[in-house]
Amino acid sequence: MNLSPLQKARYQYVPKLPGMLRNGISDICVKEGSKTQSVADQEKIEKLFPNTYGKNEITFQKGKNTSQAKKQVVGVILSGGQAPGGHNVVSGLYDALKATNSENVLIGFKNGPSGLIDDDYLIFDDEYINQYRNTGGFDIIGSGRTKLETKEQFAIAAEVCKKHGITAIVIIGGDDSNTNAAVLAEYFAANNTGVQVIGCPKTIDGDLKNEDIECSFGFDTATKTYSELIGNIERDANSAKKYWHFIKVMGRSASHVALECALETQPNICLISEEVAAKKMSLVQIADYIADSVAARAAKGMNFGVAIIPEGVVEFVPEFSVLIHEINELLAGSKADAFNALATWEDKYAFIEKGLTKESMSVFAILPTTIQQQLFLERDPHGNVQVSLIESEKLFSALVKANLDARKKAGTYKGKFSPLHHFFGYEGRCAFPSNFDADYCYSLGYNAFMLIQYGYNGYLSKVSNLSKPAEEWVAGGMPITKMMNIERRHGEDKPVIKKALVELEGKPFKYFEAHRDEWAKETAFTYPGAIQYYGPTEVCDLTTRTLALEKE
Ligand code: FBP
Repeated sequence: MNLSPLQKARYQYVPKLPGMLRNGISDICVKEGSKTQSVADQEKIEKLFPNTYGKNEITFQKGKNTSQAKKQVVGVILSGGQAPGGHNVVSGLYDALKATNSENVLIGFKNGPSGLIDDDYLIFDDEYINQYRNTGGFDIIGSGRTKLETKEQFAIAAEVCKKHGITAIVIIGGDDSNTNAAVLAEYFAANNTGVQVIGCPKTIDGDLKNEDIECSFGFDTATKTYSELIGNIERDANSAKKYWHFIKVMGRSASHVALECALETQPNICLISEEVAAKKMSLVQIADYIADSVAARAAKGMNFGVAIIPEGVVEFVPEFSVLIHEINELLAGSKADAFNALATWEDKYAFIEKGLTKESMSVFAILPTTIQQQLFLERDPHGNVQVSLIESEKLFSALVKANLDARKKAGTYKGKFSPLHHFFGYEGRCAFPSNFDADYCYSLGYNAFMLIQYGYNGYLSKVSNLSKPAEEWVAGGMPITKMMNIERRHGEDKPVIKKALVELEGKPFKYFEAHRDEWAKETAFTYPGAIQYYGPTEVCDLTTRTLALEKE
């Protein structure tokens, strides 16, 4: 492997553990907390999880290790989108496992949950693990989006575990993967397999959080990476003074990434999908809101600016959701063939016009042609519109342009509007983890092994008090069922971990709301710069603004 100087240096970095895990394996004991209940729908969840429901929350503390001295063979799986720090979860898990007993074995199932079903694996050793310490990416074993959710899959998983003598499985994933981890844990318990399941909270989107999980790993590094890039663009905009930059940032559903980047960089505009939904904003209203900023700045001679657009925003615009629903209906089943057989876009447009309601057609009509066509070309395997592929940064800049043209005609705007477009997502998912993510992830992995060693099943590895120095972090575990409620998914009631959207009453949003009018009109940009790995702790160990404000 060719190594960059930073990669070599990062191999030497020693991640910080919570103080209570620092004295060595023989000096970690468990403090049982109170019994837990699911956040909602208690009776239904208890019925679905008779073996794993209602267990106690636990924390670790310094004291004699009283766990059973049995050989452990642990399987680990990386699930879903990459998030910086995943390699450190694996190395923390490996180090705790080997420090407990050098005979213990860590097996990595390859390319996501399907690796367990296909029995596609590798066995970790020091030499292999050492190449991945403190690095970004999930390439240590690969990741995938196969879901482990059917009884048939669970039965195969149990067989594979039996074959390898596996005592526990660690699933590193987001809300869906950890929901499935809980179901698997219940299956293993109900079938007396003796295999435990532990989850770890991952996703750059930041939407796996609740009163127990303060943040998912990867959010810190990904948002710092995007914020560096946005800050650089802001400085360019303020230097050249001739472009408006429309920047879409990842976040499939919630706007935590966009909000954090806005708090870090103070752009002129940042849309928050949750607010768009709460205020039932239309596309025209959103465009008008952005155009107000463009016009106000132009009036002061500033024909430049920066707008952040969250990836998932269009799904939160009520009229757009209805439009998507109607398009899905319009092309359901064989109707898609009739549509595809039409030769020209004009023919297709006439077909669409006939099929949509008047309201949806009026929304469709204002979209730029490229977006209109995207809605009909990019379909998922079920034939549905792939909303995540919609270039919303281009959509909004086109709508703003139309709005400004109308203002020009009316004589209320005289500026110049030259938009440029960016999408930041993949740039951040595999970055070298910040010190925070390197430390947090290593702690999650180390802690996951302590949960295994003490016999827990169906728990999420929990490290909290994260806005404080690592010495003061609190390590423990929470039954996954505590985070569950019942939601309607694909026409069925399902137990799931509740996805955390941006809270409009929460302190991060309130801070943004209190400052955004000023940011919209002035040039209040801030330039966070690159992630710092070495230097003063107040620069290198900073957590996100979101976490700092939430814990204020
Ligand atoms: P997870 O929820 O699995 O962590 O993935 C998050 C994410 O990075 C989203 O922000 C983005 O919409 C999605 O993954 C893209 O995934 P893919 O590259 O598989 O299409």
